[in-house]
Amino acid sequence: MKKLILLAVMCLATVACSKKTGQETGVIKIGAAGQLTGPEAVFGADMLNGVKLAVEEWNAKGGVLGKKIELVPGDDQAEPRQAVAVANKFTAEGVVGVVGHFNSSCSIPASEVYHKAGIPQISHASTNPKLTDQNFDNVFRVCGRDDQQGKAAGNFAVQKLKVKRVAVIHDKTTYGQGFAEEFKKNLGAGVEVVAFEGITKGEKDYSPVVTKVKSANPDLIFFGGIFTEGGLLIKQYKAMGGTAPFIGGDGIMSEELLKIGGPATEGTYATFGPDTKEVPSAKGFNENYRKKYGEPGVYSVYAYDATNILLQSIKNAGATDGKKLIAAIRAIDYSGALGHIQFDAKGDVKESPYVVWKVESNKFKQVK
Ligand code: ABU
Repeated sequence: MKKLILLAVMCLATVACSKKTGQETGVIKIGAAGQLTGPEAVFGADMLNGVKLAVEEWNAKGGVLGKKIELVPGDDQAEPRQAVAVANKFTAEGVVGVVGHFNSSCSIPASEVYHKAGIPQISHASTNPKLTDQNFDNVFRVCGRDDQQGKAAGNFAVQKLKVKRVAVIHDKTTYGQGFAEEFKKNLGAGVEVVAFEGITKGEKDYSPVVTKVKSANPDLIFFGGIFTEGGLLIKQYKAMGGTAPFIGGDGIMSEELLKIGGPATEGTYATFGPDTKEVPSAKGFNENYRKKYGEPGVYSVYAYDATNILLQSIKNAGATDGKKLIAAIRAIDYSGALGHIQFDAKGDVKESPYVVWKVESNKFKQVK
């Protein structure tokens, strides 16, 4: 009996120790949330490496407020329910701020948890307008919004490609469908939307929707979604003899699209921010990232800047207390790898230019 009681006491002590907050352990814990496993894991790894690089650089200089920074990764598997579980785990563990999540369908429900807990969340990649339209004082993003991205894609289709018949496909997610609707809004009266179709994520055979879209005879196909489904749609459409180019957004901006879709992706367009390989402010980031983690993904630099903003704000606030930290993020005037960043009243970046990219010779290149 004595042995059993001793065992129970030891177990309780272990649980208590594992839940120690940053303040109690002499470190400052920050969360990094995204899809670390599953079909989109490459985006999660890009994010995590960007956060890691920033944390390593701060820790090499002694950390912040005299404490080392501890990175706590959270795998939301691109699933909203898992994202809420990650958010609850972070708050229970005493994380003082979070970089992430990637998917808008994860960031939005998780933001409610962070809002209730009073800790800041800075998404590096969630572009659905609702994230910041909720007007939570603790929620920020360093990327743009899909009302801006949809306008850029719509204007490009009308003004540059001069399309007249457009088919729209989306993956029924908060991001994919929302972006598709924003794109459609910006086409104007001279363009006919000949199809507007939703697909189910995770399927392998999209021939029914591809057949329907092809028979509508579009001169451009918009896709709102992620590279996994984007690559398959492009490949299957072209295999049927379809010739119209595809245009997508930041969700398809990955080498993975080229691997999944193969040569059929040649000529595909995507909207995203300007090429950071050509931005002088990102030179140091690109070199340091490559040395440690290889070629950065498109959102690595956004995760890096989001982390630096969080850590610089802790330093500026002189505290990790949620209220002070949120106020410091709101007030920040930050010059990072992406350039100059300030937040507006909603927590969006004041400037978020979108440009168009095109797949040429099996590479995404910015259209000049
Ligand atoms: N912005 C691209 C994909 C992430 C999202 O769901 O917003």
